[in-house]
Amino acid sequence: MIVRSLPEDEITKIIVEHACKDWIKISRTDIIIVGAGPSGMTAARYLAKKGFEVVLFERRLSFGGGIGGGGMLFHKVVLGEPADQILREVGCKLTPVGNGIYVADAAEMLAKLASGAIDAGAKVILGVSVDDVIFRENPLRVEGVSIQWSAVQIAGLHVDPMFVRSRAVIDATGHDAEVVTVASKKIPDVSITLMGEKSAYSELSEQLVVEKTGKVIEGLYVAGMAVAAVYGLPRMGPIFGSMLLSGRRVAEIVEKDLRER
Ligand code: 48F
Repeated sequence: MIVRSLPEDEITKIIVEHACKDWIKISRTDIIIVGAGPSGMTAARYLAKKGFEVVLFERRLSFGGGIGGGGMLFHKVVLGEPADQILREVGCKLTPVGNGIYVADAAEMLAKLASGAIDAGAKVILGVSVDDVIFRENPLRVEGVSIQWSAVQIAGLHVDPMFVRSRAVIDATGHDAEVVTVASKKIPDVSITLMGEKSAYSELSEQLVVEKTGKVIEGLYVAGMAVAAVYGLPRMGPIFGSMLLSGRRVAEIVEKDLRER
């Protein structure tokens, strides 16, 4: 067997050339999603399936956000109907445990949500953190994000970020709602008050997170646990139905808004 290879400089050239081609496309896109947790990956899949250009930035070098840890590192997650439909669409196996509730394997769920988003056409960039937004006035709106290599942030180096423009930004960053938080502090005259997530009340929170998913200000949307942080909703622990349904709902809302514009 002959294993084909090539000189080191050729490897470098291929990587840089192809990455730069991608980045030129990424610099202006339809939709930016921040965070590759369950809500972000679900939103990415539905929006890419609808034909939008979707870029998903994830701070870590891995997918899944809180999925991989299951419940206290037990490798299972629980979810209720109708969120099971979303996992069935990506081929994730589910075990019914009664009353419309299912259990899924954490590793399988995160792998299939990720490949579902990528197969639908979403571009996922790992190791990049969003640290700010781009805004415009008259009318006030968010028009993209500021990005930095997570490694630069971790090293504490003083390196200017770069910017990516988009028609919509979805904050799917989880418990800290990082994008809405920075927008609330740094866009002049914006009136967003983050209420902060409350203690656990799973059944109530599963319902409310989906209901409150949507637009925060023009151009900026919130999904997943970030919804609880913005609107002061209770946490729910390792039950994931609302995360998936929130991802699907934000995709429907963004699609409608972009088609009407
Ligand atoms: O936290 P996370 O899984 O968000 P989610 O989709 O789901 C929450 C559940 O996992 C669980 C729960 C409900 O059952 O309580 O916690 O709301 O995923 C958020 C992802 O966003 C990334 C982070 O690394 C994680 O993978 N992230 C957070 N802030 C940034 C970011 C940022 N500023 N830039 C890029 N990625």
